[in-house]
Amino acid sequence: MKQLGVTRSALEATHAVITPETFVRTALAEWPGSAIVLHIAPVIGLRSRFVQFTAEMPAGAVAHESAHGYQRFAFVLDGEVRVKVGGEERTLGEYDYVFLPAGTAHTLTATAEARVAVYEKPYEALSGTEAPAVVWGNERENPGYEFEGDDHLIARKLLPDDPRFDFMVSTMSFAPGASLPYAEIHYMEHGLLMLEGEGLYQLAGHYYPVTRGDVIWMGAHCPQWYGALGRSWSKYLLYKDMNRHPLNLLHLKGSGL
Ligand code: UGY
Ligand code: MN
Repeated sequence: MKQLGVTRSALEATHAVITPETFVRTALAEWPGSAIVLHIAPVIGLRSRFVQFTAEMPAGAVAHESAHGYQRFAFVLDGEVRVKVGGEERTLGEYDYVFLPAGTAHTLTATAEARVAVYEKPYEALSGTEAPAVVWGNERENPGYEFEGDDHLIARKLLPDDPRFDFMVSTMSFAPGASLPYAEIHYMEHGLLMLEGEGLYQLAGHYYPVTRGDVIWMGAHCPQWYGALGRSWSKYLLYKDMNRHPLNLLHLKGSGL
């Protein structure tokens, strides 16, 4: 796909498909020594209200909390990362993850070469509701549930489904031939990373073949549908903002609304 500039990546007003042959590595001050592929940022049409990146950490690299106090969700794709937060220390391996609330001091140290999928978002506090605490988990230990009653489509919520959280990260797993039951349209946006398998994503009427490693940004109200192809289950990691009134988004700087 590198030949003559050909790529499956595409950027439209309502969505972006970003495929590995177009990834550009950069640096972030909080991740010294790591290569950062910053997939989704508010500079995509000035509309995303979160960032999504992959940190490629050589063994020994250490990352710190966001200098701006953003919430962070870190999901280990491969390798091993030691997390230190609030006097607690845990070693995370493949498909382990941690949610770090806004302003929580912590370090992430690669004890072996590692790749980590990261989402960050400014926290939108809700009066009368306490802020969320640190959450640890492993995607493979989550039994999941049948999405809209389809036993060939399993959803796993990786964060508690409660109003303290202003976003959710899930995985969606599809048997070959399974699909989302209908083309969804919703005001919430998504940041997606294909973890396993392959299929066809429909975004605002465009059909994209997608496979492991691909990233998708779906903006507010982007029509979306997925059908799984291939011989094995496909699975994607999915960010979605939630639990906050959409009119509050008008107050967010750089929302472009
Ligand atoms: O729940 C969702 O928004 C999810 N089904 N969307 C998606 O997979 N594109
Ligand atoms: Mn959706």
